Amino acid sequence: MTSEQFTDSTVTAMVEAAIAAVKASADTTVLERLRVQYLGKNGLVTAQLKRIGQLPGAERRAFGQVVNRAKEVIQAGIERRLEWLTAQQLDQQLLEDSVDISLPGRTMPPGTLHPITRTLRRIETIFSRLGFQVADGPEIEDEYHNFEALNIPRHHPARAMHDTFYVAKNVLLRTHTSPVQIRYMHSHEPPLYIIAPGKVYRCDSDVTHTPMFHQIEGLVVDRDISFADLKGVLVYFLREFFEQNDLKVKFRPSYFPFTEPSAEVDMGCVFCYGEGCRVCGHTGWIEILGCGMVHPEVFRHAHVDHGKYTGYAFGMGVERLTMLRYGVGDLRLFFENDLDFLSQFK
Ligand code: 2NM
Repeated sequence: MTSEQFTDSTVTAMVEAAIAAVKASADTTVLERLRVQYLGKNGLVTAQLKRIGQLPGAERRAFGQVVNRAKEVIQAGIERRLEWLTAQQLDQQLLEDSVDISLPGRTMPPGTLHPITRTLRRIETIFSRLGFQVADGPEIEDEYHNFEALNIPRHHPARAMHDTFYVAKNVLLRTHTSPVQIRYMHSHEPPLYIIAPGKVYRCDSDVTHTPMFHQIEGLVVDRDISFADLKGVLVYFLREFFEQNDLKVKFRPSYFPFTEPSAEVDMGCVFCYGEGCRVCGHTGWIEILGCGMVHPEVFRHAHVDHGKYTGYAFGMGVERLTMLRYGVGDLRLFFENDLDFLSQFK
């Protein structure tokens, strides 16, 4: 091995080749490979550095300077290229990540109110205009508020296990919203004008019954309230609700333990206008709600002075009203969360 192998021109050629390769490197991976190739432990420059010591003393100093200079040049070249490539990579990333802020946003289609909610709100609006307040109360009740106070005696069939969901002895899911009225009478002095909308539960399930459904009940307690007041309010309500000023309404004597006298209310069929169709069972009439004058026994339980006040009450099924208003033929559609059905109610 002679010093001829380690001439300045060999090193100059190596530096030129290295710088050319560094300038041509397209990314940091290639550049890193070049760094290892030249400056790594087994790199080309390192090999030259190792040989400095083997040279005769006279050549050592000059060659050492040349090789070290070569190392500095290559190192600086790699560093500059690395800065450049890194900056380029960042620019590229920023370009790819950039957002066109002029694009329209992704829209969220607005939801719709459930038809039962729509009906509840519609009923509340109509009664609000007549001065009624909306009242509510617990869905889990006791026998006193759900039955006893409503003059439904202990062995009345309505209390049976097969109609009522019992949670425990004396704890049940309310079978109507009437307990709300009882609680309201306990906590408020007449005059009372309230409606009580909400969920009610009955152990019943077939094509026309669901174990949970919605009711709205109303209660008025004031001086000199008569059956005529009840008739006036209910006829007004039904004509507003069905948007039919000449809607026929008929009061039929009936029985409820909590009202006396009691009546069931029929209205002219909104589908055939009294001609007779499948909906009204070819009678021309549709049964729509129950009502009556509050029973003295209920007033006694509710601590209302029946010598001073009289009152009326009424109750109706919200699913039934919704079916009649929107022409829905199947009760189960309200409970299936089918968006094709629900999105029709806009
Ligand atoms: C109905 C029919 C008739 C009613 C009675 C009461 C209360 F609490 F005042 F006694 N609330 N609701 C009532 C009366 C409900 O539903 C068909």
